[in-house]
Amino acid sequence: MDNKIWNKEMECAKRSDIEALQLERLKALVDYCDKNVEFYHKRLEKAGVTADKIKSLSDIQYIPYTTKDDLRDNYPFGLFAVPKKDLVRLHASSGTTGNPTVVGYTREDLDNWSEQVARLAMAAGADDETIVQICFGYGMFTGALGLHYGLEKIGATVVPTSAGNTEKQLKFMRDFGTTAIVATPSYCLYLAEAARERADEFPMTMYSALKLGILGSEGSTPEMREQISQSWGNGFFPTDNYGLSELNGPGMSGECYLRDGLHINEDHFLCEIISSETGEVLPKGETGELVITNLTKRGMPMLRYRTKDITNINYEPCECGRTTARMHKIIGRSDDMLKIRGVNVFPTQIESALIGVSEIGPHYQLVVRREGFADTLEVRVELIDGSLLEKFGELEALQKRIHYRIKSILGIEIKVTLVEPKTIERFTGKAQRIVDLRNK
Ligand code: DLL
Repeated sequence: MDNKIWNKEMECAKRSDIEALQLERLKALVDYCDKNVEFYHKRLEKAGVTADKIKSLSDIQYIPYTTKDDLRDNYPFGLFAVPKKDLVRLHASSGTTGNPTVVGYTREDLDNWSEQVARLAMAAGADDETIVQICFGYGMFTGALGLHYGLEKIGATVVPTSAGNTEKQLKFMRDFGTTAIVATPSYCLYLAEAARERADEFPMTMYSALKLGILGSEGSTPEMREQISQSWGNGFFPTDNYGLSELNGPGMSGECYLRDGLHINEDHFLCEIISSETGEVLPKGETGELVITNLTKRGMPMLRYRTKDITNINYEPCECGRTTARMHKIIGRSDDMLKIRGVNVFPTQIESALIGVSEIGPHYQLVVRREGFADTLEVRVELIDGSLLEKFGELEALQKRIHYRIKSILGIEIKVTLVEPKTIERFTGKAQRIVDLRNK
């Protein structure tokens, strides 16, 4: 596999140089926020923090956290640091309740964002010969436009198909010789399944140019990734890419061809890991909630944003030559974590237990209910062959097998329900696996 690096100077810099740059940028950012955003000015003043008090990177701990609620409370423009005439783009994240969170970008922000994505796209394996279909919805979501401009920057040919319309997605893939797709892992898998269903008319060899998945915006276990790879065949190689709208969108971190952690664009993002419960900063290497400071953002700067995403960070250089720290694939979200009879359950744990059972498909749903005072969990999975539903003995044996696999990971009782093929909802954007009926 080719190992091209877009910005060697930054991506392979000495750790001491990276940290020196981060410190310089952090001080400048604190000063910038203090002078330009009333919200930060008040927070910093209350905490007694000024730029000249930041002497080392660990002094970041004195700066208060920023949360999604802060963004919602200051909807729409309360956290912006520049007059509206200096903004050239707005995006908003799709919250399910209340106000969405709005983000604003200056021209410099858009340039930085494209640079961040360009690096990660090349780390994943894209270059100027790549023909890439962007299957994220174009619109307020940051995924499509973010990847679009970063991929154009490295000279890739972008095909902006947007989300949905399976027939057209597949037709363009075959006719254009698409070599890479940008999508959520679940939609990428869905497209592969759809291609297989039409294999009598359009054999899978017609997609043989398709080699790379620049996937992200939702989690995927290594098992799910393997399934995606096998479904497309032809050596398809999925990579994981992480980001969030509040910190630009995609471009925060992504995997290189070694897929041993997601390289962080550390000259733009300063990351910490904290305990979700106590808010305390955890020692390097420990697992906890990711907190990110966007060091270069002008339109809407972010100081110590609590992502609620659970991971850990490895500061060792990678064999690909990059020296930037790598975050572990997201393990879960602190607010997606289910607490079932005192046990912490992440959807990813269940996913890894399900994948590998050949009789079931990769789509699943977790239904949480409250029965009496206890919460119960039902795992709904699809059979690949619907006729099994009539074979009671086989069905029961399969149910027991899945139950055992999950129970041996979680250590608690769950209910497994096998449902007919293709009855669990598919998503073109982020998959919603949890159905929480506890307050219904
Ligand atoms: O999902 C940005 C993005 C777009 C990243 C395209 C990568 C590719 P939001 O819609 O604001 O932004 O959602 C951010 O999605 O806090 C995570 O919980 C989750 N998420 C994003 N990427 C990953 C990933 C975009 N690779 C929220 N693995 C984040 C796991 C992810 N979760």
